Amino acid sequence: MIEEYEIITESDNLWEYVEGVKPLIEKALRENLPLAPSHIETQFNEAIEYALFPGGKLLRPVLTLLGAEIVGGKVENVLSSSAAVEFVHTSSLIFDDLPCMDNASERRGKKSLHEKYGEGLAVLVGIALLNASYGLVFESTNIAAERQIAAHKELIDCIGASGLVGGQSVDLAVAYSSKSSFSATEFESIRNLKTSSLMRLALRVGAILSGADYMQLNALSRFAELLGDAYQTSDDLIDLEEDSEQEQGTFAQKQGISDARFRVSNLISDAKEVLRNEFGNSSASNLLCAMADYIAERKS
Ligand code: GRG
Repeated sequence: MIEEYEIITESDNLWEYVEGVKPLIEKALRENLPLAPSHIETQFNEAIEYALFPGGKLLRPVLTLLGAEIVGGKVENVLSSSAAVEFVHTSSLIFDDLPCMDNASERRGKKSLHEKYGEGLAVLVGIALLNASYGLVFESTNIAAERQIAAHKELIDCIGASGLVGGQSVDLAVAYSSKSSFSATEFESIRNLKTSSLMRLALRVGAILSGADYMQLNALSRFAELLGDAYQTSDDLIDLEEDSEQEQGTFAQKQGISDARFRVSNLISDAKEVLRNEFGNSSASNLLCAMADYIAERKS
């Protein structure tokens, strides 16, 4: 098994790396899936399975593994935490799709969870995933307790009012207006807090559990914030290109496609510079820069 991890770490190609770690992440997701006792017959277990399998691109758990590797840590010690990160991400998608939020009927190429199983069960699955994530950072036996506690605090900060919840409340509030004291660019970064805080969590949890120092963590935070900001802007850009009636208030919709593209490309080059300055050209650093390039170039 150890040899298998070493082969993965050696890969310098992002998609080869993702394919290599995918079975390990999926195993961790399955092993840690919070299931209701099977003698209680509800559709809960079916619904939670539906929410996670087949899942998405698994970018955030991959960030957790790379966050560990870039500071010299081992993939196998942070697999359960990478599952925690994917649980938080999936729960945020479930909540985001609800009629009281974005009211989306599709997710990951199929019916959204509440469309398929009803709003009540969707809320319960979202809460169960969040709840499971809190404990998972304590699962690896090879990591000092103080690192696990620090990683646990990251989860709390990411989910709460200064992270996902606060970021989503910006989305629910009145969209950027010319009376705002923020520029359109500044407002976009605030609006994208929901996306960047999760990227930040993903990278930092892996790094914290692997013993990262203060400077390394600062660089990873900044890289992740820029990456998340770019990811959300490019997501809105793709939506706008597919459907010009797209939701009002996004940067792409207000400032136009070419400004949004320019913004994404600047954010990505800043992000790569932050990473290179701290970590040079290590294998994990190259893979993270390749992920940044993918975000800048993606079309779907
Ligand atoms: C309390 C967890 C919690 C959330 C409440 C609803 C909410 C606050 C936040 C929503 C955050 C959100 C859905 C942001 C959008 C992020 C985004 C761009 C998602 C798409 O990511 P991909 O493309 O998805 O990586 P896959 O399907 O590949 O995983």
